[in-house]
Amino acid sequence: MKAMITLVCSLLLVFGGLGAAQAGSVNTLVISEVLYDPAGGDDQREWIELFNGTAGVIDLAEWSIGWGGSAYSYGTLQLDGTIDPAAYFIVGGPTSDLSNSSPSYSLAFDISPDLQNSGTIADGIALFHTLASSITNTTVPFFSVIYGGANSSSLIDHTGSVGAVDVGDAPSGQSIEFLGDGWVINPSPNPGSGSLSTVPVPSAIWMLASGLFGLVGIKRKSKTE
Ligand SMILES: [Ca+2]
Ligand SMILES: [Ca+2]
Ligand SMILES: [Ca+2]
Repeated sequence: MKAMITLVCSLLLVFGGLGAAQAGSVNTLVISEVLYDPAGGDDQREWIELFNGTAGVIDLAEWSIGWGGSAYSYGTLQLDGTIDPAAYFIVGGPTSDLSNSSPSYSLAFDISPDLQNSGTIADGIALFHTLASSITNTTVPFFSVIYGGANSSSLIDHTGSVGAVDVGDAPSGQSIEFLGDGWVINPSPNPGSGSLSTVPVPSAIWMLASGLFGLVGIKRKSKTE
């Protein structure tokens, strides 16, 4: 019995450690970075980067993005293509040069109307697990970022309730970037790369399985004694 308690405690330590070691990891599709206010003119230079934190390929034909100041339905775009596990996907442009950190577009698309540049009143960008044509003022996003000053427009987040402001207003030429546990303003936008990683599900399952086998082994042993 004492051995079993020790084993359970070690398992808890392993899983506690696993959680702590995974800052920066995500297990879903997320918006990972946005350049909404590129240096110079915004039109055809803005981009949105996605990251696939799942273990499978995602068909983006079932996903869309909406943005705006008073609601996410101000502008919408239908995603298309696929995104591999642990891969980045960039939609926007189609201009790519030093003014917008030279992104390599997965989906070249003139975001229109342009993404809001925020200020004292926050704006938002949201990822929807639905077709763009279905997005309304009240569609609950799968994932969202609210950036700028106060969320006085009452933009909602994935819970369907008014969301907290995730990050301040990025100066021109700087992006907002998701780091897994929150957003930052990034003075050096990094389209197509970043620090996010997927949750290592296979190793977690392996540890759980080996832990369970260990418990079964102890039970059997105590029975034969
Ligand atoms: Ca545009
Ligand atoms: Ca803009
Ligand atoms: Ca990035």
